[in-house]
Amino acid sequence: MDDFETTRSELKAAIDAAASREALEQIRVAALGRKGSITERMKGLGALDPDARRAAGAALNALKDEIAAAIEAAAARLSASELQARLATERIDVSLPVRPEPEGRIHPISQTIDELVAIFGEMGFTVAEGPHIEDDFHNFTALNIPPEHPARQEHDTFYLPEKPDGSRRVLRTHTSPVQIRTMLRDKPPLRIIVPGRTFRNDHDATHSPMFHQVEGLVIDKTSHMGHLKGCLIEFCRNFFDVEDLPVRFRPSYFPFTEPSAEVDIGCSRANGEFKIGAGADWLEILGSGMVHPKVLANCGIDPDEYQGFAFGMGIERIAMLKYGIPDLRTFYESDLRWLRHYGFVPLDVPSMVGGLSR
Ligand code: 2U9
Repeated sequence: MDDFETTRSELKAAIDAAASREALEQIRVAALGRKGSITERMKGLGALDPDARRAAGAALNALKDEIAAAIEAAAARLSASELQARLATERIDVSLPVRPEPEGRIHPISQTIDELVAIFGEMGFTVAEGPHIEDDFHNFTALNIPPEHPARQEHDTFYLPEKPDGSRRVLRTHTSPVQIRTMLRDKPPLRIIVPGRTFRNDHDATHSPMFHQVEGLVIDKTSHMGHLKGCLIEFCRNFFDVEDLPVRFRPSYFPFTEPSAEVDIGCSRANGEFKIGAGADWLEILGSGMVHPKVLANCGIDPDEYQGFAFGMGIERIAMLKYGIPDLRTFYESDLRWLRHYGFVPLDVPSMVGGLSR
């Protein structure tokens, strides 16, 4: 029993001296674990005669309970002092000012382009870009707008000075020459969107000589009007974030598409308040159509093998509608108060999972 008392006092002293919960765990394993000192003694009870076994068993059980309770009490004591130590180091100064937002803002045009890229990106489109200065072929002729075509007048073209050979380059009047360049360079199937600057000699309250367009082009062997409609309905509902947004296709005319359709979305103008969604009115937001066979042929694509659809819209216009910006001219004034009001916080990047805008 002397030996028993020694074990008891040594264990209690070790528990009292343990400086961490890890040290305490080691003591528990050494005493009460499968090969622990108390466990080993219990295994030895079988060799004793019944009376001695009863007495020694009761004493060992009491020792085991006593040690287990002492370990538990020491663990609680250590946890409390560890918490105190952490609280002493991890101070929060609640009087600090809130973390400032970044100062700059993303311009609504850039934000809208990012949103368009996120929506069409999800549908498998990639972004294509091209030069602002174009030649007559890429801006007009390849698009089935020959020299005497009336559409040339409508484009209010800015011409660069004539070259010695009599040709004049132009500031592109739409982003379509990028699709021409893509078709001449890459093999179908194609699925691109082309956001970018465009230029027309027209300046009043609702027109700017520089504005932005996004156009799209899909070329494949079996693309048809149903794909055009599905794609543009999906775009309108995602962009304006209205799940049941009514979308209407109206016959129209463009030299580069046949058949052509303009696209309207539902809206209401009840009691002086304009709202996008189901309502009595319609609002035109984009143009579209099946790519004209002559345009495909002009780009070396066999119209008997391939067909496709295209669409185009003004970025300022859809940004004004979505974000309630009343005046086109304010987009280009670089007025910091306007930017702080209509701009977007840089880290709120639009995505289809994270949300297009807050
Ligand atoms: C290729 C073939 C077809 C692009 C298209 C429109 C219809 C359209 C306007 C909307 C408002 C321009 O900003 S806006 O003034 N655009 O209505 N654009 S189809 O069609 C193409 C383009 C390229 C090779």
